[in-house]
Amino acid sequence: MAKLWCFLCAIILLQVSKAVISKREQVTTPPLPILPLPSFSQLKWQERELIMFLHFGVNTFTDSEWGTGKENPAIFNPVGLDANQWVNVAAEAGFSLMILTAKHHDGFCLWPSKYTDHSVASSPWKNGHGDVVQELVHAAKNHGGVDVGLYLSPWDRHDKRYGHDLEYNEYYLAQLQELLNKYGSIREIWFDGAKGSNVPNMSYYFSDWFSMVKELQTSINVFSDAGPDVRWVGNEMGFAGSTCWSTINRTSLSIGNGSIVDYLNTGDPKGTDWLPAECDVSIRKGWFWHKSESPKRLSILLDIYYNSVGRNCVLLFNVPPNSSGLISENDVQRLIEFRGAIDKIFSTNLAEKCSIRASSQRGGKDSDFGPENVLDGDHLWTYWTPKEEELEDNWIEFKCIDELRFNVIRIQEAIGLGQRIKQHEVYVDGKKVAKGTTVGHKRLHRLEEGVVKGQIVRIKILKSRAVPLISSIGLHYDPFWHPNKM
Ligand code: FUL
Repeated sequence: MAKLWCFLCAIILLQVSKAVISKREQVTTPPLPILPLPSFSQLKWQERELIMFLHFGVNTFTDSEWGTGKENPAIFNPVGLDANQWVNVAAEAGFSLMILTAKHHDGFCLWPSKYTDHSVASSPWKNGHGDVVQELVHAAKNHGGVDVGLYLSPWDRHDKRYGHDLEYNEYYLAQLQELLNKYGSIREIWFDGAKGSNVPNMSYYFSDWFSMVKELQTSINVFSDAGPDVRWVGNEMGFAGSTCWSTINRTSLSIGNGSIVDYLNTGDPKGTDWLPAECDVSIRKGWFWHKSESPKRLSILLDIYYNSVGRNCVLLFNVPPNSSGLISENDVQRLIEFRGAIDKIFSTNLAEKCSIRASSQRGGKDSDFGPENVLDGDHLWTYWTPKEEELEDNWIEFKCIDELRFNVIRIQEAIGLGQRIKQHEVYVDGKKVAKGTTVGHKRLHRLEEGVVKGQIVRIKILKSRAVPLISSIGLHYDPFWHPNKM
């Protein structure tokens, strides 16, 4: 009898464990990624959305944009320099990375490089004992939450080695080693392709530079016209293409090549490299501080934001410290206004009050891929995705009891699994109010017709490289947007 009981128990146990295993087997897995994918550092970079650029150097004291290289270091004396002020302003305005021009085209170094005397060490500032790079690194570290990046101009109008390939590349690499060995973690390095006409011909040893950078820093992103981690957007107005892929073919790119700006601006859906675009633009007309210039209007800053961050890019926004070594008060005020405006527009998501449904759901209604994921706080790894077989005519819909009034639509893709959406449209109560191509990390539609009213908002995904993955959607009201008055 006991034996029979044992036998029955064993059978029951077997059935129960089979049921548990098969239940576990039924959990629907995420879909396959579509290559190329971002690296970990590229993803972190994309999530920053806003990066501050600081153009500072001898030009700050000579009222010029491109120094000649013949400036006397004695002119560099920012007596009130306070990098804590820079960092506090950046953090308050929502910038988590600050890129400083350690050396601009004039060749003057903001750190005491041992390979040249054309640096802060020859200036009266702090009796030649100052180091602007160090001050920024310290201030960022003390603040916490703000990282540092550096710009090291390849074109150098001061150094005599410029024009002599071997000597200058050795000099440049030596300076890279100084900057990337001495100052802790550097999150982005900017290799600017610009140089004037009629300058000595020379080849830059880019492969050596890039390898050296990657050897010295693990979390860094390398920016240049051609990457390898971040690409130039092709203009200095802060505008990405209305189609903007993070993918591109690196083999079609080269540094300082004016004929590829349109390709840089839009990227390439067939691109084999993940190389997202960065939009660089200045808060003022010039990159360096000039007494006569003042910050651009808030409405222009918002245009820039919608056309950069809102088109799948990161905005690299230049705020130049003045000759006292501080960010000018009018720039500070404008940045605070800018932050305030962004917070005001995006802190309320009207879609949260609505019920939500979709054309289909991967794995059925109990899976992890339901439409409710577009309203949670995770904009990367939780998403709505339809059934795999359905590549076209997928939609997600919000239905609200109260009438909605909004003029901005935000759509975000789960780019950790690749950029996919090629064409989409937005309908309110059956009427088309917006259409577009790519989405990527973030697509913002600021409605041309102004505020729309309605109860049912449907976003249709018409074409996609693979099944779409939507991580977030927002319906917002922008009180600063008055298209009819323009
Ligand atoms: C350009 C430079 O020539 C400008 O002076 C500035 O640094 C801008 C960001 O890049 O290529």
